[in-house]
Amino acid sequence: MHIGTTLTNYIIETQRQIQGATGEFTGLLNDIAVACKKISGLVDKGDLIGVLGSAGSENVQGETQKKLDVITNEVFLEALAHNGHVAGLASEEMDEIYELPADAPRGHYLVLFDPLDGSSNIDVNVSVGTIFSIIKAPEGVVRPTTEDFLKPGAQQCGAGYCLYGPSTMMVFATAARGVQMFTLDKDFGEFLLTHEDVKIPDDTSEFAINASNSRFWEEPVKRYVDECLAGSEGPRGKDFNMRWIASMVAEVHRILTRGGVFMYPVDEKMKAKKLGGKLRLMYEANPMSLIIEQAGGVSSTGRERILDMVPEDVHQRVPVILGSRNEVERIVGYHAG
Ligand code: AHM
Ligand code: MG
Repeated sequence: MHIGTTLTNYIIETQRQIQGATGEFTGLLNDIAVACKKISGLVDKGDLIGVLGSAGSENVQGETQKKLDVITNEVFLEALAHNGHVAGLASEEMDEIYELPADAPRGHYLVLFDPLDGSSNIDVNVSVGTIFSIIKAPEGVVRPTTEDFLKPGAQQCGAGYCLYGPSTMMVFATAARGVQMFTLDKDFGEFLLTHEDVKIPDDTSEFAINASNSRFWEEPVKRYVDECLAGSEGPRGKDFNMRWIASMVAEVHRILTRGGVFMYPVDEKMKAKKLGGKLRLMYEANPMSLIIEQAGGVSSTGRERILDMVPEDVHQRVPVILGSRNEVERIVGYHAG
């Protein structure tokens, strides 16, 4: 497809090539694009429309919600719940799965989303993003239960994120068609294809981790980071660069663009609190893992492939180590002993 084609055209063209496609998936992607455009507008206007700051509430994981966490969740529900493309929704910002209004037409998909990831960055005007994961609802199910959502990430029909940075960019992956990047033309009001079939370089000399947790890290992570920091004088024989934006969408976007490794490993502090990690499996780790793998990278907990994990809870937390193939495989090797 040619660079500059609209997201709408891109998904219609793709649909034409799939035998038996009904247009429902196309409609769903369109709904998500509409939600992301609205969120982009809100993030752009920020203080001018009074949407920044705390909402004075907590989400299910006990984290303080920003006003924009709550508003963007509503934007997503509004854009997706009434069009007959989904049977149910789940979000980082809702304790329970969301049941569609009784009169809303039902579709065949379930969407899990984090409407504003990295929202601690919003008040300081640093990039944030939306992450979404799409799975098939079980055949004939019109009132899905939590169980119906708990599918391994390998079963995702598609996944993506929208990055609200200097430009707003939508990145979308399916197992069939790899990873495409679209940039929002704010005058035109459309996402336009800007990078097709994105691939991550296998090697990198850049890593991202919150180093303030280093005293709690497990041995394999300590070893990897120590070796990177030793640079050209250490066992790796080259210098490494480090980045930490505290916004997973921005970190993954950097890795898709120029390679790198992103780590939010499980550590002793989390284990003491009986937490499996910091990031959420179903609406952060799974969608990002599908994107990374489709771009030729690797995504692991350190001990297993994230996309193979069988979820136990919609809000389950997992360790995440993803990015350039050779580096992630090295870290997985360190975990193996
Ligand atoms: P959130 O969903 O509450 O925004 O948390 C997820 C974010 C990720 O985007 C980012 O990688 C991480 O939390 C940053 O964590 P830290 O505050 O430890 O740097
Ligand atoms: Mg999040």
